[in-house]
Amino acid sequence: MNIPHHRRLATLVALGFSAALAQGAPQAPAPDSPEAKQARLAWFKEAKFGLFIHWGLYAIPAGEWKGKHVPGIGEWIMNRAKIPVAEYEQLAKQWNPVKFDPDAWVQMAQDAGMKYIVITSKHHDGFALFDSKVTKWDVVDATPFKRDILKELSAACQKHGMPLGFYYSQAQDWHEPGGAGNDWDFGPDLGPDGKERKDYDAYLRGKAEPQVRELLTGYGPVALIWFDTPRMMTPERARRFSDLVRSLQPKTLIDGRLGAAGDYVSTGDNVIPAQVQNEAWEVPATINHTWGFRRDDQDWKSPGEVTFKLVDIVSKGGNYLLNVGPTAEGVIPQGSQETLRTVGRWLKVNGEAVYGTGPTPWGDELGEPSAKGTKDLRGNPLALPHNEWRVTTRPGKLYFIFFQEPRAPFELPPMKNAVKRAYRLADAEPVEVKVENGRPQLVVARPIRDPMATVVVVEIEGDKVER
Ligand code: JFZ
Repeated sequence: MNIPHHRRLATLVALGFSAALAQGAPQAPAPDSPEAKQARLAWFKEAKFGLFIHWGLYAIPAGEWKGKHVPGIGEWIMNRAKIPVAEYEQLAKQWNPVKFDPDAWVQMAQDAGMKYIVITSKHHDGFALFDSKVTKWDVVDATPFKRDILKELSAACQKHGMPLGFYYSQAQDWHEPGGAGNDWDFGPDLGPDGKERKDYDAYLRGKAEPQVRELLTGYGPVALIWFDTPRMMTPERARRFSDLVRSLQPKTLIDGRLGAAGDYVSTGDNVIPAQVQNEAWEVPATINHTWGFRRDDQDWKSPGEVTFKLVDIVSKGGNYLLNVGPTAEGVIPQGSQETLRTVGRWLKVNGEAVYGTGPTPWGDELGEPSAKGTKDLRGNPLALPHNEWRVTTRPGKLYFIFFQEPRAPFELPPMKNAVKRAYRLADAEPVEVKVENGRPQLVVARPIRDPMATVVVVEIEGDKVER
């Protein structure tokens, strides 16, 4: 047989291909498979610390409506003050955040040691911060500013190598008759019979689903979609969103508030679980007491508090998504920036104890359950947290993070592994290890305290702690 060379090659390639198929050659795993989910989560588990940004028209009233103080979280002002759609729409004409500087925002997140950003693409007020083709209720069509904020932020993030995700309120949309949540213009979501009285699917198919499609097609790689408040989200409706995400960007993560299982668990706002969680998880948290900017809330968490929460969360296997609420001018409030930058300086020195680390092999140091049966306001068993120290892990290494000067010497928690050596992470200064009754102790020279927290690295025999 005399087959021309190029044909022969093609035949061989074709044969090889069918042989590979017959042997079940590696194919991309189905998006719902545990393998695909773990692969999607790899960057997220490494990242640990993200910046949440709640920004929208609510930054203009900033907690005040017609001269009256409106209590509650800033981005809920339309709901709390029962502002009719037609009146709320007038805010768009004032939206002109001339100080918006996407590069500066991304730079600030990097200075803070944050490894991803999630911004409100559309909050419950229905207003899109991007140029949506399915509605005029967006920043390009309805405001004098006319700039596609998400496009600019996405470009800045790509330039700096910063993963960007979008919060999207899929269920509540107070601007639309078919969206959930606006009972002051459109009546209640449910009738007295408990049945839906709005054309919810018309809203989903006409606005929410096409907008999620827009976000996943026009804004570069989307690290995650952060769905929220899944009212009326039947499994079938949630499925339409997850199918959309998976088909357009299979690497995009879905948070825990779609209304069906996402890629990871989102805890309640500001709720840090008491113990290690085995599934990937994230705490969405405020740096003051609101998500959207409020002029009257300048009560910023201190750098020490944020550092403790970050390390506490990481030692329990989670991520910390910490929020800022920029002003209507486009400025991230100075006080929140100062806290974040101070945390970032600590992370520059001590980040090895945080990024990509595993959780504590113990857990007794986290706290203890209070008297039997006591529950907190949310009905979770009440725990009495301990906050002297936390520990994170890498193969062969333990990072002891001290928030208070340890009693010297500090007895290591029980493990069979021998200790090879110990040293301070900040300056590599050796820490003496003394064995008493078979238990290694760190002889920590005083004072060891960083004003934030001091990390002592303990190198052990073997990859992980054997108890
Ligand atoms: C939601 C929003 O309503 C709020 O405006 C903000 O965007 C926040 C991040 O998410 O509020 C929630 C949602 C879920 C819980 C609490 C507040 N929860 O599960 O405890």
